[in-house]
Amino acid sequence: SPLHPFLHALPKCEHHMHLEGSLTPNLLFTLASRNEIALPASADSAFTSPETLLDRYTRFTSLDDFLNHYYIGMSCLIHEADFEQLAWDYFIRAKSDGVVHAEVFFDPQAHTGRGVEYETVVNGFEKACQRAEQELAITTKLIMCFVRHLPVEHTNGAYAQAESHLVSGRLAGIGLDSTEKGNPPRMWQEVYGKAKSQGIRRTAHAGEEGPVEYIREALTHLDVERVDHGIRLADDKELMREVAERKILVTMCPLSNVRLKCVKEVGELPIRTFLDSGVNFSINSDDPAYFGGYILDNYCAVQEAFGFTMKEWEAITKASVNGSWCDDSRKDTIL
Ligand code: ES4
Ligand code: ZN
Repeated sequence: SPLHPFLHALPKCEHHMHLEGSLTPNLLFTLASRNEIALPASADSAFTSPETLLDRYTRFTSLDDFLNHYYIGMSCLIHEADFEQLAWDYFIRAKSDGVVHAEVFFDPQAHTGRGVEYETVVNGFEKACQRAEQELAITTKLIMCFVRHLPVEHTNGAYAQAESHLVSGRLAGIGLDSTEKGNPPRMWQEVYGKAKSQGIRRTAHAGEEGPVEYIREALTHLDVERVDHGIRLADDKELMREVAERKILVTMCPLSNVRLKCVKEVGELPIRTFLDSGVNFSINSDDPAYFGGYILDNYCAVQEAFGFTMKEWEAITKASVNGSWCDDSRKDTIL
C-alpha cells in the first residue's frame, strides 16, 4: 500500500498481545533443546522442525486447535531467562513496527500448573519490560489473564498469588482468555468483583468465537473497562451504542481472527462499522508468532481491506492512545 510508510510511522499502542504467543518456532526449538523438553511426535509431524511448525500454523481450524499448539509451545519456557528472552525479542520487534506503548498479557496458570513458579515468570517478564523502557523507550504494562479452560475454582488461587502485585501496580490489571465457548464470562464474576473493589483494571476476551451475549455479560457481570476481540459486538446495535458512549476500548486482532476461522477475511470484521459508530478500538497482533504477522502487518491488513484515509488512521491512533492504561502525561507525550 502507498500508505505503508505512513502506517509504519504511526505511534502504536499494543493492547492485545500474549507474551507466550510471541514464541516463534525458532525460539521454541532453541528452548526445547536447551531445556531438554521432548516435543510431541504428533501424527501430522508438526513438531519436526521450525519450518513444519510454521506451516502447521497456517492451518488452524479453531481457537482450541491453536490453543493446543500454544500450550505445547510454552512448555519449553522453564527459567527466568527464558521468559525474559521471549519478552525482550518481542519488544525489539514491536519497536521496529513503531510501537511506543505495549500492554502485554501473560497466563500465570499455564506455567504454575506445570511446576514453574509464578515469581520466575513475572521476574523474567519484568526484566524485559525494564530493558524495553530503558533501552527502547517503549512504556510497558503487564496484564495477567485467567485461563477459562481450567476450573473456575482455580481462579482464586491465581488471584491470591498475584494480588500484591496487582494492588501495588506491578501488574496493570486482569484479563480472561483461552477457550471461550461454554465458558461464559459470568463464571468469573466473583474474582472480577474483588478486583474492582480493590481498584484493579479489568478486561476480558469476549465475542471471539462466542456470541455477542458474552460481550454483554463481560460488561454487566465483570464490569470490564475493555473488550478483547469483540468481533460480534455489531450483532447488537444497542450494546454497540453503549460501548461507544462509555468509551470502552475494543482490542481487535484481524490476522488472528482470520487464522482461527472466526472470519473468512479481514474485510468481514466490523471495523468500518466501529469507526462510523464511534466505537473506540485498537488494532493488535494477539499471538504474532502463530498468526502470520506482528502489529504493523495487522495495520496493513486493515488498510488493504478497508482503505481508510490518513485522517481516519489518525482518529484510530488517537483512540488507541487514549484507551491505554498509562497516565495522561504519557498519552500527551505520544500524541
Ligand atoms: C488467545 Cl487468540 C486467543 N484467544 C483466546 N485466548 C488466547 N490465549 C492466547 N491467545
Ligand atoms: Zn487474545
